[in-house]
Amino acid sequence: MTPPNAKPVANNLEAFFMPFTANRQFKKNPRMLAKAKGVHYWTPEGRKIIDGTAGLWCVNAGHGREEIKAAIAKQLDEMDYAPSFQMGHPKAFELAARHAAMLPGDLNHAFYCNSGSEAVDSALKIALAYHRANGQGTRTRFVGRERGYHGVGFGGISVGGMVNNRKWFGAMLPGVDHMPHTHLPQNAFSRGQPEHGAELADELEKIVGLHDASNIAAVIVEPCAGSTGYLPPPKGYLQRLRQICDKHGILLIFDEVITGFGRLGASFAAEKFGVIPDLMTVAKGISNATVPMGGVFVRKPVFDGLMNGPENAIDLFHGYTYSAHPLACAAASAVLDIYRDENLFERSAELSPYWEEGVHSLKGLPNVTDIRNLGLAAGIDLAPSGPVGARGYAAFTKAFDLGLMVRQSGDAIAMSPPLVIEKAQIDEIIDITAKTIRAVA
Ligand code: PXG
Ligand code: PLP
Repeated sequence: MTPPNAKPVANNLEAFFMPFTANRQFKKNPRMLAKAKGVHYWTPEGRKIIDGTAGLWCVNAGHGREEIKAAIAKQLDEMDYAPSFQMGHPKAFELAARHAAMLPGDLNHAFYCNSGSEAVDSALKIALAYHRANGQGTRTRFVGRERGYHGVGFGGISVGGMVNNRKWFGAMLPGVDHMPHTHLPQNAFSRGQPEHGAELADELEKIVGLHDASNIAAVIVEPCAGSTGYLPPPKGYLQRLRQICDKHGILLIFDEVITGFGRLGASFAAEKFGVIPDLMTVAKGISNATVPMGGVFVRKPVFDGLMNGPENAIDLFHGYTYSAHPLACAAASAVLDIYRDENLFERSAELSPYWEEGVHSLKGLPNVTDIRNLGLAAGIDLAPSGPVGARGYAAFTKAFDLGLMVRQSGDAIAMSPPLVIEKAQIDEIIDITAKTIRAVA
């Protein structure tokens, strides 16, 4: 047998099957990252890149936080791993109590997993199990939304609405409908929440009319769509969704994988908008991306509804080897200290008007057809040139060459800097973005 590390080949990029990447194109002209601190990355050659996206919308407290490193190291010293099935470790209970204390309304139970995709699949299963445990086992359908991103599990892509993430994979959850997305031309260049589109929530009534509420388990939406290019919710839209769900006994799931932990200038979108979902999925900023972690926050009546069986029966036949992994719990607790001690959610709110001014100053540059912002993030649409995504990709690579990391989704670019960003660094991001947009004209 060949030893696993028989003949390491220096700089051989071949073996790694890269996710969501044009592998052959990348390997011909790689963009490598070797070091990170604060709001910056460095390439192996030492070129400094400003992190306009907090990694993949996840490093909210900035890179290389010593407090998190110390907490992970201490936990590793004490206990590397402990199972969470019919056993427990103190850090998991402590973290859940802290999350419950900071969550709005009666969202007061936490289920843990390792990513946003797992969080979404867990939430869908909790919704189904809840209805079944409460004598409504016919409620098996889900409602998602066009252009929604809910990770890459089969549940997540079924309720998701990103065409490329669905079309290759055939089998999906049966019984899913999609509401229309909320990207309306009359809202172009809105600052913050757009004026038009609350009535799009009424599409849910049509879906209820088609299938009957007795067959619908839950509706899942991103309170502000992230991955598709950043689409803030129209004023009143989320409130209306909540009302329709209440009217029909349908659970409302907010996928706060991006919007949670400060991105919108509040702890969660639920807090910002005053709309409490029955289930909330989180990941990314929960651990500042140091150790993978995701979670589902569950409202009291839903949790209680699953505690109806005999006391010695397992309440939910679902969980992961690494649910509430001790290292993830230690990291997540340390990052809560940072969010609190540095008032990062308030900081995000305070910086967002400056950020809004900055991103909207790009209006009028060549091919800019829309700019959207909410909290400390923004999406900028560029007119396509040739195949869809060509100009977006050109902007992404150009920005990287100029020392800025942005995200590309088709011909939109999205930005979501760490919440520790300084005003001068926002200026730098806007300046490089302007140069990038001119360069790809
Ligand atoms: N839900 C939402 C709302 C997300 O944004 C997931 C679920 C899945 O999380 P995991 O941890 O399984 O990736 C996400 C993730 C991008 C980008 O370029 C966005 C995500 C992930 C990677 C890239 O916008 N969002
Ligand atoms: N953790 C975070 C991240 C918080 O934002 C807050 C309060 O805003 C808390 C915990 C609660 O902290 P304390 O008990 O010190 O008020």
